[in-house]
Amino acid sequence: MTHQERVFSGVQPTGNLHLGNYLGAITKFVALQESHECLYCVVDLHAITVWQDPKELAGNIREVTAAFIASGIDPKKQIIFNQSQVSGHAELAWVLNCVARMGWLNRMTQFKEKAGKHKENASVGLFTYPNLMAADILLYHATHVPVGEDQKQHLELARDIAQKFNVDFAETIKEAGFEEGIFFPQPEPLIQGPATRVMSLRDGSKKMSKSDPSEMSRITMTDDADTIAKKIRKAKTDPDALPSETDGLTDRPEANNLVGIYAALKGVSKEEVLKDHGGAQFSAFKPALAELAVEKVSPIADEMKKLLNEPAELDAILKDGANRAQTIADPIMKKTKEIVGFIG
Ligand code: AQP
Repeated sequence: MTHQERVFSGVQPTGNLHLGNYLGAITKFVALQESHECLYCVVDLHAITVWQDPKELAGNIREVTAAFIASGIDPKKQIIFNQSQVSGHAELAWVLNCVARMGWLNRMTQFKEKAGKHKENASVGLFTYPNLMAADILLYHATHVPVGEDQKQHLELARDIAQKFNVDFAETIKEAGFEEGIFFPQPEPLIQGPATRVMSLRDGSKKMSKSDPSEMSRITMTDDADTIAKKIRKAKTDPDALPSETDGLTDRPEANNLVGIYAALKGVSKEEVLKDHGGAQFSAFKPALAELAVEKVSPIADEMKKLLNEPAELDAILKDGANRAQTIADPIMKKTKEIVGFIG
């Protein structure tokens, strides 16, 4: 038995969806839907690894769903759903909790960053988050996972977990009809392009993130044109003009970030941006970037607003997507149980 190509990726409904999420992940989702079978998941089980106000969570789930659709993902052609509606994610995560090793998880830098100095007070879920992420992918035998740079380590862990499962259960995997001993294919991360790690507009050494206390650090997918322009105008920069070659962006994190954002929004390389804008001062480049960002983000924000006015329709899309996801997940979960040796 061989595995067909399938794409899976997720976004957490934790509010403040930003340009990093859009350029690092969602634009890739849109592109892949032309060539692949895709599942795009609003990962609400992941979201609750840190406290979420129950009164806001449902709204945030709908916001990510609306962002997917407004960005161009067709929910009829591809599957859009929220994770908690398909029980296999949590079920497989448990099995994988028993495959992954403590030492592997102890090396995860995101846990260290998010738990910070209060490790003892972090939820157990935050620690085992990467196992759930592995389950999300492996539950569908997904082969390709478009993500931002920050998820690279978790993807490598998912590959290790898949491999260890295949080795640990080699005998029963073969008996289940997978002659080559590969039940879980090793998922390939897709981390490409000029905006795999969009940085904060206030500090070029920090990732643009939902949880940054400064609103000015990120452009959100619901910002209006004036807000986008203001945030870009106020973005931190250095005093020099833009270089004409990418080598000149080394040690200039803010300049590198703005050029990367411009390139990704325009769908060109950083080299091409510098061909056109090399030598320009930020006083000239920032308005050009603002114009481009408004042109690309504003229509999405408008469409999101319209979609969010019809919450019942979004809920129906998620339900339909969950049913279709479940149809793929069920036989894989059933086989997993057989391979592990469970009855029923
Ligand atoms: N700054 C970024 N640049 C490029 N890609 C990014 N992603 C996140 N931030 C950037 C990618 O977006 C997808 C969904 O991310 P997530 O929902 O898992 O959120 P996250 O990584 O936890 O996002 P934040 O903004 O960094 O949240 P906090 O502040 O909570 O840590 C993923 O593919 C991710 O790589």
